[in-house]
Amino acid sequence: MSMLNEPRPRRTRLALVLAVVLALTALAACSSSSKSGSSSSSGSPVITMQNTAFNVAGPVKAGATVDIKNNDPFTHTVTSDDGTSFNVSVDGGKTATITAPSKPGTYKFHCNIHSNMHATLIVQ
Ligand SMILES: [Cu+2]
Repeated sequence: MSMLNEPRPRRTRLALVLAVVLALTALAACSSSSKSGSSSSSGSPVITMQNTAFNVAGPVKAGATVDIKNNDPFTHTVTSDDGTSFNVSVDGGKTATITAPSKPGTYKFHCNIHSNMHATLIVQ
């Protein structure tokens, strides 16, 4: 009886080790994939929303992809004042992109949800 029971704890320990190895592998895969994901974008976002305000990092090139990051825990929009150049909704904590207008100029924009949020995107 006792000899039959002996392999059990060993198998349990092996299963535990396997589970830990699998978890570590999953973590490693996770962190490496998020690294490659961020390297595909141009780096830090051009437009950041935080504390219900916009921060615009600098001018962008005409037609460029503009990275947007919402650091607030609620949704904002990046909506051009002219109503046609760009408009995107960004959930709290999420990122999004817009395509900069193909025509250089100064583009004012706002958030549709918070009427006090205004900023300007300069397109060169
Ligand atoms: Cu907003």
